[in-house]
Amino acid sequence: MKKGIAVLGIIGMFAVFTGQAAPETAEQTARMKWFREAKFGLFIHWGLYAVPAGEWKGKPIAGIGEWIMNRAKIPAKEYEQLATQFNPVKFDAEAWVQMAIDAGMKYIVITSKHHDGFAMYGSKVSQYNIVDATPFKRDVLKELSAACARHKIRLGFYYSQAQDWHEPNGAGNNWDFGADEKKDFDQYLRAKAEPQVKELLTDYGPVCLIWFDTPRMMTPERSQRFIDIVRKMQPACLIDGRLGSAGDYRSMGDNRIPPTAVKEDWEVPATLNRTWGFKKDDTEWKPPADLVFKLVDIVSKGGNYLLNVGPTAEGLVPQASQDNLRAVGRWLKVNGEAIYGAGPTPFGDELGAYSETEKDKDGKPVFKAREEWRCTTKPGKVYIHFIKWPGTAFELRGVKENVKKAYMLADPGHKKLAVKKSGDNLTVTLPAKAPAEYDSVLCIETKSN
Ligand code: FHN
Repeated sequence: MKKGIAVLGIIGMFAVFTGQAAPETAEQTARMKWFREAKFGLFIHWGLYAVPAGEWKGKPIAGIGEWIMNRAKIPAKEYEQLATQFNPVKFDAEAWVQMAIDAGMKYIVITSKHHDGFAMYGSKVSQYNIVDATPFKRDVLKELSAACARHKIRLGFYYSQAQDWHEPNGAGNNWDFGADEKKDFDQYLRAKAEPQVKELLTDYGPVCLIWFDTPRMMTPERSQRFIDIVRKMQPACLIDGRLGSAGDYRSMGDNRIPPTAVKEDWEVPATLNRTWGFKKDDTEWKPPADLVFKLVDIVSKGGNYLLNVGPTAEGLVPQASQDNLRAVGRWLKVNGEAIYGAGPTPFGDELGAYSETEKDKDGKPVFKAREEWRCTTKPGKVYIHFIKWPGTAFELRGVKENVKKAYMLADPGHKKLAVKKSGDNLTVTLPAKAPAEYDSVLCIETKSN
């Protein structure tokens, strides 16, 4: 009989982290509730950059699609002209929301204004927006907000508070407007960024989250002005971790999943291929198995996964993105219980360990990840996610509590599996073959001794 043996630390097996290191206020607990439940969200990077789609004047431009203006040093006056070509007649808010639902995602965050400065909604503050400057003339955020309300899915807005390559005093555009240090950055914040954030919090229903980004030149005072706006206008709205001072949770680097569990609330923004904004030649799609593993890995470390699509200039989400997301959704339909509202692993050894010999370029020990299984938890339940099927039995060491029953989530009848407890060692007899694709989840129900 083949055995998968898990050698575990002595951490109490069924301790469930609260997700917060320091005590938090009742207000904060209430604000964070949905985020802690949700675990999986859809990021949408959509803007004028979808028109060139990674190519400028016949030449491919290296880097992520939404940075084309910066990478190709396109003058603001020239880039502006893209608005006259932006006519995404195939945009269908219902279809986008339905796709997020099919994928099992619980919130959506869309770029309301990225670094290029173009507002994807009918802003009164700047004419450089989808309603006033394009032949399309429709407020896509309004349509999305209505569709989200109909389907009861939360909507949040990405807003580039500091970089604005269209504004003389915004950060980032040194090819038209010179060095940032010489700019009147507060003039830009007061005249555009702050009033636009107010518009977003006024005209689009309940906003679950403002996703600020790249906090260049954001002093604590400047960040505080945004915090005051958000807290005053929509106290339930979360602030991500990239404003410039602490938000409601920690934002990890792009596509950076921490090697071990993190006790605070956190989220990792991630791509399905390599770009955020649409790029026609980027077809390096992560397969569904990889996406499911990443989702499980993230949840087992206490985080949320915000996974991005970059729709085309016609308004379509690339088919490969749709297909791969829906495959994750099919897995979640069966195994979602082990993801939504689930806490992190009480173990840790299954994640891997720092090498004692290998160092990275900064001289720090390299983390050697293991990928056989992951663990997520709920009160009275431990979920073992088998990424690699361990054979016909699985042994878990360090199990203090008694086991009520164990079964596979993919087995519709939840047939009880044979378990044997010997001291703190638990052995579960498993079916010969993995019952699910990508990750078969064993649920162990426990009772305190
Ligand atoms: O510069 C942006 C980038 O375009 C993209 O929006 C990502 C998403 O997390 N954030 C910034 C880089 O970290």
